[in-house]
Amino acid sequence: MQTTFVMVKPDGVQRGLVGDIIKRFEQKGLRLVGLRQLVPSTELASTHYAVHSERPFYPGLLKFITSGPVVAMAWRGVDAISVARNIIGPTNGREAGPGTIRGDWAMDIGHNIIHGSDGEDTAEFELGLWFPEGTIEWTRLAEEWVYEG
Ligand code: DAT
Ligand code: MG
Repeated sequence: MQTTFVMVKPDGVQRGLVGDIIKRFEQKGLRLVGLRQLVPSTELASTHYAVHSERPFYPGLLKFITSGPVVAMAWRGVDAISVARNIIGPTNGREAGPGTIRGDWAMDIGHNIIHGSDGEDTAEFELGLWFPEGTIEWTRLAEEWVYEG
C-alpha cells in the first residue's frame, strides 16, 4: 500500500472539475485519506516546487499555484503513486492521451489541471507538507471487492 499526494490546481477548481476528478480516483478503487481546500501561500508553493526553482517557468508556476484555491488530496492504494500518475497523464495536456485527466481536460503545460507525486520520496515529502496533521485511517469495505485476496 502507498499513499500519494494529488492536488487539483487553480485552473481545475475554476473550471468546475473537482467533483469529476475525485470521482475518477474514487471509482478506480483508491481510498481518500485526506482532503482540504486552501489558497496556497507562496512559502508553501515554493517549498512544494523547490525542485524546479532554477527552471525558467518557476516564477510563473508559483504565481499560478497561489492564484486561487486548490484542492489537496491524499489517496491510498496498492501502487497508488503510479496508479495516480496514470490517471493524471503526462505533463503537457496536448500530448496526454484521452481517458487521462490532462488528456481529457487540459490544453497546456502549465495549466494542466492537477498534480500527482512522482515517487515514494516525493509523496512522503508532499504529504508531510500539505497534510502536517497526517492522513485519515479508515477501512473502505469495497476494497474486499477492488483487490483479490
Ligand atoms: P508533472 O506535474 O507532470 O509532474 P513536472 O514535475 O515536470 O510535471 O513540472 C511541474 C509543473 O511545472 C508542471 O505540472 C507544470 C509546470 N511545468 C513543467 N514544465 C513546464 C514548462 N516547460 N513550461 C511551463 N510550465 C512547466
Ligand atoms: Mg512533478
